[in-house]
Amino acid sequence: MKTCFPDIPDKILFEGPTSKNPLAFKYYNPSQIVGQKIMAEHLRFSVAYWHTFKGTGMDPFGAATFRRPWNMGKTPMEQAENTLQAAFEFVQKLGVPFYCFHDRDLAPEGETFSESCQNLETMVAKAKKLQEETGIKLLWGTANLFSHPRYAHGAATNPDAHVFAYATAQVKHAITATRELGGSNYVFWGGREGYETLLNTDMKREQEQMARFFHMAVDYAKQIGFDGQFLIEPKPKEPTKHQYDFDAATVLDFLRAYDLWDYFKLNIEANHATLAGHSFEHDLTVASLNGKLGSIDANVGDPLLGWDTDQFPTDPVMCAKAMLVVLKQGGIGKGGFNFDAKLRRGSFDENDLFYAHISGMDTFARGLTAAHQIIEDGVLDHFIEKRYASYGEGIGKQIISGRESFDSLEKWILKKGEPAFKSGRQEMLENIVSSYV
Ligand code: XLS
Ligand code: CA
Ligand code: CA
Repeated sequence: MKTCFPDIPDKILFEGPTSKNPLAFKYYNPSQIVGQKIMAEHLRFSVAYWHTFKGTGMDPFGAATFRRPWNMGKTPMEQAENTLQAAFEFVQKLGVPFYCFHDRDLAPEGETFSESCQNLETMVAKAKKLQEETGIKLLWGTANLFSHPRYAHGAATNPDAHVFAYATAQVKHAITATRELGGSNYVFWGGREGYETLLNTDMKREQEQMARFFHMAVDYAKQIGFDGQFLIEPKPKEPTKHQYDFDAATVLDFLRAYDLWDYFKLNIEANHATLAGHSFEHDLTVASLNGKLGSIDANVGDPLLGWDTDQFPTDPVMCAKAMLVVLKQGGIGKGGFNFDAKLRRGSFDENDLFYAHISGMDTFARGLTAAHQIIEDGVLDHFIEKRYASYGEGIGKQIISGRESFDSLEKWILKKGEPAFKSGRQEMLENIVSSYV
């Protein structure tokens, strides 16, 4: 088999922080123990098929700049096979345990629905063989319900029942494929489940349709014995102006309202959180404190550009804040850290794919060790505990016990007067966190 990455050694190795080799890890040392687990088990990294192998560098102003040899086959299926080979070579050399795909990344859409299903089955069989040979696993599968023109007005929320039916049939096969490949999770990202204008949209009806679609997916998973975790990935906008899965809080409310709470967790993407006007750690925290943080799409947006730029993470402080949330909930469980991130249009060499992933993995490794040490030293926990200490005694304890009321507290205030001023010490804490990375 011809290699697609001839300049890259068989395995990217850990050489430590003093190494000057751009094709080596400086901080990601898979076997290093951090707390109770090794780094590889904490971070469960995954490569995203769509950006890394199918991305072209195309943007609204210009043509593709990535000329990948594996995307050059004579027929779409030949290209799919070449891509699969390249993907497994890449993931193996990088030393990452997982990958993720959309059905249409792995296998091309056919002339008919049956042909599309046939293409997917063929490619799933080949992927299964490569998984067995290499030990690489599927973190999650998903369906692309946003690229084809039939989904221009949404999939599950489409005003046309015919399109709704098409989407369910497609997802049926994507879940089957994920089960066949032993996927740990299955992701629902509502690509075009939103609207452009309320002048032509019945929002209530569309949200009910979305819930119906999710219930059908839950029933189908039970029917075929798929035991992976279902995940919904929030995103506020892009491609539609307003998407229904706006952010973690919105999705959690939706799950509660439509009786779906027990069946879904969330896949939180950094760039989607910031698009919603939140920090990455905000949406992670909202998901986690509800017991719903299932997996992470590890990327970052550009603060100077207001859209979903899907860049590789390079800020260890951001990663430390994220890892604090993950470590406090006892780990990411069945989920992982999927690099849903792409190269800039000008970084068109195949080797750039390695530099980018190495950088992302090193950055998260720094975040992990910093977060672990911050928790071990109790620096933030101790501060936060003290900040809320007034609820552990006196009137605070009384409030918690439920024995106080507006009237009784008014009497207390009439006696006690103004509270003392206490600093939140934000700058001091920010400096403490950066001193750990
Ligand atoms: C797009 C999303 C998408 C999902 C999977 O913005 O991030 O790639 O992760 O459909
Ligand atoms: Ca994503
Ligand atoms: Ca994104």
